[in-house]
Amino acid sequence: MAAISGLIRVIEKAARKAGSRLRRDFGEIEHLQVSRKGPADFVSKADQASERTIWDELRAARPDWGYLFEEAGEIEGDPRMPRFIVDPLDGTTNFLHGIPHFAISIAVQEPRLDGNGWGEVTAGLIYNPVTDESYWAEKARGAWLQDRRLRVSSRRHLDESVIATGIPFAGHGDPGQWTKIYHALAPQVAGIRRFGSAALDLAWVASGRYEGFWEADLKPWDTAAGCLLVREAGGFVSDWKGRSGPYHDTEILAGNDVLHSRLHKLVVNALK
Ligand code: 2AM
Ligand code: CA
Ligand code: CA
Ligand code: CA
Repeated sequence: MAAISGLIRVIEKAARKAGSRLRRDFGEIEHLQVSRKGPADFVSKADQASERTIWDELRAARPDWGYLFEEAGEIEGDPRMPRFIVDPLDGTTNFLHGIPHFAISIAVQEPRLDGNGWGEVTAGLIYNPVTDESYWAEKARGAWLQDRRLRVSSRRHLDESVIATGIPFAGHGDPGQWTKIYHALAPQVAGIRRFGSAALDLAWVASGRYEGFWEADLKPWDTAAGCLLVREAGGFVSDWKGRSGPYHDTEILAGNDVLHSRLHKLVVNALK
């Protein structure tokens, strides 16, 4: 049974509250005000309302912590305290197209002991408002789906593996690199999937639905919670060179031990 900490309870309450707002807004997407941040990069009233709800909830519970929000950017707190890294709606493109696959991602990152910047991610939660699934993890306390312990997949062969990815789109990612990796991988695997929420991709690697995941050009709020989830579920996350950090955004590769190392070799070879 999971011993849910006070911190996870706070995060989960914020995510569930924002999630029920998203569910309401999802029923009325034709009335949502949408603006454009860049090429193919949309933000809606739903992203903003979700972020505001999360902010209000977290701030009430942890008033001196800092924040890194996708929409509002960085908000400094007491430099000795952790910060929350928040994606209020991961999968906006799905959301705006009526595709029921999106999530809220919230992570906690500790300040470095030397006072220079940010260090380990120690807690994370990814909430899917459509399925009401709450994936969460705490450093050294495991990864969980509600009160069920998560383990990465035990499949060990590429030809029985389903691998998730994010495909480059307008103004985002390098289609040449992606295509090289795809051509190397596709003939060897049971399937490749692209559902459009990096946070849920990682939660699904942690829960053993996918054997692996690769993407590029992401942001801290897409992956900070998901990287901890995968690691606490016994998996591995790195950049494409195999280096490991608190989280990975510009390049990310995740999987169980065997598949992570197979994917790493394959990516290195494909990009030679
Ligand atoms: P977002 O929905 O929070 O913006 C999917 O590959 C990842 O890329 C998602 O985590 C998504 O996060 C991000 N992304 C940003 N802009 C996107 C776009 N126009 N299309 C698809 N994904 C986008
Ligand atoms: Ca976005
Ligand atoms: Ca995102
Ligand atoms: Ca988002």
